[in-house]
Amino acid sequence: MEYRYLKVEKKDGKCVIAINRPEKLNALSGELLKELECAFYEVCDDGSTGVLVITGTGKAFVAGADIGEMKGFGSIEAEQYSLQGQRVFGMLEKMEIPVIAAINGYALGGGLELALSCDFRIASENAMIGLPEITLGLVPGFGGTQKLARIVGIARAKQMVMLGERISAAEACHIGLVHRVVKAEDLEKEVDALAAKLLGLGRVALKTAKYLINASADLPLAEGLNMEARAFALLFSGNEAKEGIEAFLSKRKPEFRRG
Ligand code: DAK
Repeated sequence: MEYRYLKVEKKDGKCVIAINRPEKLNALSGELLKELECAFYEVCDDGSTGVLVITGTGKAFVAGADIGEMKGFGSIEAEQYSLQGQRVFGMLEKMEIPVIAAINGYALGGGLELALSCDFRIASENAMIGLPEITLGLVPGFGGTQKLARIVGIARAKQMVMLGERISAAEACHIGLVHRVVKAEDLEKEVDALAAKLLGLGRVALKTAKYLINASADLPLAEGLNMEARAFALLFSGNEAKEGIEAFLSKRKPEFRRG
């Protein structure tokens, strides 16, 4: 499909979606969110994609929801917009493949909320990260008040959401919000290396791990442990565990994705 605000590239099992509205620092308009939703459906339907990377063109990852568009909102439009963003970003959490946010610059407001919905966040050292909605008299509306605290804890989340302060990539890494910080010129290479590593692992084991970890946020421990035991058992009926164990015992590298 042709997109106005996205560049989509697929190669060797990896799909890169670059948000491409650089003149507005990739701010998320309703149209752009609709395109993201379509692109995410395309990725889900395409069995040949094993890892998804999301990034931005120009100097921003995404500088937030489109503030200009929000100007005319009443409560009904605001709620619809919030639900639209939550639905679209939620698709990344439910996606059966790993998703990497390559944070190449500003990741503010809805931009950080997009990154929070990814499984891995790699940031370039010039990235600025924050949830500044409070400075607009708002609160984050695409999941930020709920998801940030689960990643960095309630104290840090309150600091970021209630003060609206932007933090550097280095600080974001220090508090566990991003997994890694790299030089801007190395971002693509580092993300490619992570994607290649993920593509070398078993697809079923990876999707199971992602599902279990995401589910842990909503489950009592006993229920989560029970689910883990059943998922662990199920993996023994597939080829990946056979291959992984055989490869270990015969001192060779496993080949999970043959054929
Ligand atoms: N929306 C619309 N346009 C934006 C934008 C944004 N978030 N961020 C930047 N732009 C536009 C600028 O207006 C400017 O457009 P022109 O004036 O050239 O037409 C262009 O991008 C370049 O921006 P600057 O000239 O400002 O560039 P600088 O390098 O000087 O500054 C900056 C970069 C990122 C520091 C600055 O642009 C900035 O502070 N931007 C706003 C960041 C921000 O506050 N982001 C959070 C947005 S609020 C909800 C649902 C969702 C949300 C909340 C509630 N419910 C429905 C309840 C989510 C809210 C947000 O994400």
